[in-house]
Amino acid sequence: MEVAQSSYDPRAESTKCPPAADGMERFACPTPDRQGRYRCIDDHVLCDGFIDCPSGEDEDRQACMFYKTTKAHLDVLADALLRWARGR
Ligand SMILES: [Ca+2]
Repeated sequence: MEVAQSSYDPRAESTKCPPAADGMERFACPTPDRQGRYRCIDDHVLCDGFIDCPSGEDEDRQACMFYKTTKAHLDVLADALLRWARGR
Protein backbone atom coordinates (compact mmCIF):
# COMPACT_ATOMS: atom_id res chain seq x y z
CA MET A 1 0.00 0.00 0.00
CA GLU A 2 1.26 3.43 -0.86
CA VAL A 3 1.53 6.00 1.86
CA ALA A 4 0.73 9.54 0.82
CA GLN A 5 3.69 11.84 0.99
CA SER A 6 3.64 14.69 3.44
CA SER A 7 2.09 17.72 1.84
CA TYR A 8 4.84 19.94 3.23
CA ASP A 9 5.93 22.33 0.52
CA PRO A 10 8.79 24.67 1.41
CA ARG A 11 7.80 27.00 -1.41
CA ALA A 12 4.29 27.39 -0.04
CA GLU A 13 5.75 27.85 3.41
CA SER A 14 7.79 30.84 2.30
CA THR A 15 4.68 32.71 1.22
CA LYS A 16 2.68 31.86 4.33
CA CYS A 17 2.44 34.46 7.03
CA PRO A 18 1.77 34.07 10.73
CA PRO A 19 -1.32 35.97 11.85
CA ALA A 20 -0.89 39.42 13.32
CA ALA A 21 -0.96 40.02 17.09
CA ASP A 22 -4.66 40.89 16.95
CA GLY A 23 -5.46 37.63 15.14
CA MET A 24 -6.02 39.24 11.78
CA GLU A 25 -4.71 37.36 8.79
CA ARG A 26 -1.57 38.63 7.13
CA PHE A 27 -0.59 38.36 3.51
CA ALA A 28 2.68 37.75 1.73
CA CYS A 29 3.63 40.06 -1.09
CA PRO A 30 3.64 38.22 -4.43
CA THR A 31 7.26 39.11 -5.11
CA PRO A 32 10.20 38.66 -2.73
CA ASP A 33 12.43 41.51 -1.65
CA ARG A 34 16.13 41.82 -2.50
CA GLN A 35 17.00 39.29 0.20
CA GLY A 36 14.60 36.80 -1.41
CA ARG A 37 12.17 37.01 1.47
CA TYR A 38 8.46 37.42 1.11
CA ARG A 39 7.30 40.34 3.16
CA CYS A 40 4.16 39.88 5.23
CA ILE A 41 1.71 42.73 5.33
CA ASP A 42 -1.47 43.38 7.29
CA ASP A 43 -4.68 43.79 5.34
CA HIS A 44 -5.07 47.37 6.55
CA VAL A 45 -1.96 48.46 4.66
CA LEU A 46 -3.49 47.31 1.38
CA CYS A 47 -4.30 50.32 -0.79
CA ASP A 48 -3.36 52.81 1.96
CA GLY A 49 -1.34 54.96 -0.44
CA PHE A 50 2.05 53.73 0.75
CA ILE A 51 4.03 51.05 -1.05
CA ASP A 52 4.62 48.14 1.33
CA CYS A 53 5.51 45.36 -1.12
CA PRO A 54 8.88 45.41 -2.93
CA SER A 55 7.15 45.89 -6.30
CA GLY A 56 4.25 47.92 -4.97
CA GLU A 57 1.62 45.23 -5.58
CA ASP A 58 -0.32 46.31 -2.49
CA GLU A 59 -0.95 49.63 -4.24
CA ASP A 60 -1.86 48.19 -7.64
CA ARG A 61 -4.44 50.56 -9.07
CA GLN A 62 -6.68 47.91 -10.59
CA ALA A 63 -6.51 45.59 -7.59
CA CYS A 64 -7.15 48.48 -5.22
CA MET A 65 -10.18 49.61 -7.13
CA PHE A 66 -11.65 46.14 -6.72
CA TYR A 67 -10.54 45.93 -3.11
CA LYS A 68 -12.00 49.29 -2.18
CA THR A 69 -15.38 48.71 -3.79
CA THR A 70 -15.62 45.25 -2.26
CA LYS A 71 -14.59 46.58 1.14
CA ALA A 72 -17.15 49.39 0.91
CA HIS A 73 -19.91 46.83 0.28
CA LEU A 74 -18.67 44.66 3.13
CA ASP A 75 -18.57 47.63 5.49
CA VAL A 76 -22.20 48.43 4.71
CA LEU A 77 -23.13 44.80 5.23
CA ALA A 78 -21.19 44.53 8.50
CA ASP A 79 -22.81 47.73 9.73
CA ALA A 80 -26.28 46.45 8.91
CA LEU A 81 -25.54 43.14 10.65
CA LEU A 82 -24.30 44.93 13.76
CA ARG A 83 -27.38 47.12 13.93
CA TRP A 84 -29.58 44.09 13.41
CA ALA A 85 -27.76 42.19 16.19
CA ARG A 86 -28.03 45.14 18.59
CA GLY A 87 -31.70 45.64 17.85
CA ARG A 88 -32.64 42.18 18.98
CA1 LIG B 1 0.27 49.87 1.20
